[in-house]
Amino acid sequence: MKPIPEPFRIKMVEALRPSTREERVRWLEEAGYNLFNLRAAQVYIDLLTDSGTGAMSDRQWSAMLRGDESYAGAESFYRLAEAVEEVFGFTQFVPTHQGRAAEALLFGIMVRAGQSVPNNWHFDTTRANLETIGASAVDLPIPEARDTARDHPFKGNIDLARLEQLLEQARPGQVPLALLTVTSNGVGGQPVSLDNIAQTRALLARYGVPLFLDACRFAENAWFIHQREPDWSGKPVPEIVHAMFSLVDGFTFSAKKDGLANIGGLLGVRDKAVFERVKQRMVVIEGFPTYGGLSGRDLEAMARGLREVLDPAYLAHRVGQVCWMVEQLDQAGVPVLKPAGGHGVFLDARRFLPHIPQAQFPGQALATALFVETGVRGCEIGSVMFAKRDELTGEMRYPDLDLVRLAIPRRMYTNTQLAWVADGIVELYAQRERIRGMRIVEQAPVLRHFTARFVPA
Ligand code: P71
Repeated sequence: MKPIPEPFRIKMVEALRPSTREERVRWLEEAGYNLFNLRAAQVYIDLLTDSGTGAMSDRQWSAMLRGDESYAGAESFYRLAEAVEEVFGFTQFVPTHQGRAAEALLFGIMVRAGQSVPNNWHFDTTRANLETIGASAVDLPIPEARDTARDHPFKGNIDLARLEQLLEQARPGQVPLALLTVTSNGVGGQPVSLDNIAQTRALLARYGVPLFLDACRFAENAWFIHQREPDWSGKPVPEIVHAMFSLVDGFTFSAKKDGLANIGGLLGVRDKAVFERVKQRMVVIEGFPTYGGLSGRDLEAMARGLREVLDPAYLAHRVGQVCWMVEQLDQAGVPVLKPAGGHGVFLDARRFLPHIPQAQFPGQALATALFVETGVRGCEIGSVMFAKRDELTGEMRYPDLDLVRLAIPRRMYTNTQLAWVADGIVELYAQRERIRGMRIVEQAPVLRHFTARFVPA
């Protein structure tokens, strides 16, 4: 494929900061080989996350000037409510300061210790929010998702047979709700089909279990449905989004992704009684239900972002950037997760570095080597984030995949910059035997990837 020209022109620029290899070696050592510990100014091209890092449009910036900062009943809230109803078809919702706050609110009300919550794949904060309550987060990806080379149009789908087995074997009341994460971040930004959402809903209905979407990347998911699902191919994206949300009892949302905002989130619920409890709890931890931990101008940015993200020209370019990079890397023989996902390029670190054992964190080794050689910051999504010691046997349990994600911020980097990143990865692949494994010397008990310190093994 040819890269698609950017469907925007640039109105304001931010200078990038090149650095030398010697500087990067020193900075990395000072950061304990953890890329989260770097100062952003030490990074040349920052692909750590697509969360809250995108560029806002001129229309979002101008809408922010209209932000109504009233404590209660601000006009900005009502403008957001219009957008939420128009895009998602939900009338009962609260804004939150980001996605994990929506999760904490929802789980705090609906989930208790000892219960199990199934999902196609829990991302780190979702898992942590459940485990903090004492509930277990059960990942049920389809088997195809474990093979990074295997092609499948909807690798984000939940495994319906395993879901049915879990529901069949559960004690009454053991499964308070189920989640579907769209797109599935941990398996490579892969979409869930509308058919899979509908079948999940039908199955859960037989057991009286409500279904919620973790909807961070709902527009990218809808775009893949538009492109790949025969019954929906070519249907307008807003119609597909409506169909996705019409099948669920509620959703959590991080506006830092497909809200095209730098901060913000949403929690939507259909059940009136649950919604009342959300609003009561909300005031204690997030803020009054019409602002939810955000300023009026943040609500304005989100309201506009929710509509802009559905623009087919935007989506074609965004998903096209990821797809083009994956194609370049694949053609050069670099082990990259296929098919391309919606929000980033995922390198398969175990296949990239077969000489590094899992216990020495191939993903961390690859992410840090890429930073040293190019100044590009990616993010390990693998054993640093998800390996756990089994409490009964004491054995280490490793996740299915060790990936390095190069998340593409929205509307931020040009095709030329991303082509340069792809070249850097191809060059690194040519000298992969020189990359060494890592050892952890310091770590926190929860979400250790944010703060752990490493040394070369
Ligand atoms: C991402 C993030 C944010 C992040 C996480 C870990 C390291 C670096 C950055 C956040 C998600 C997400 C899904 C599927 C809920 C959240 C929480 N992702 N669900 O991918 O991907 O949202 O950040 O607004 O609290 O980089 P929040």
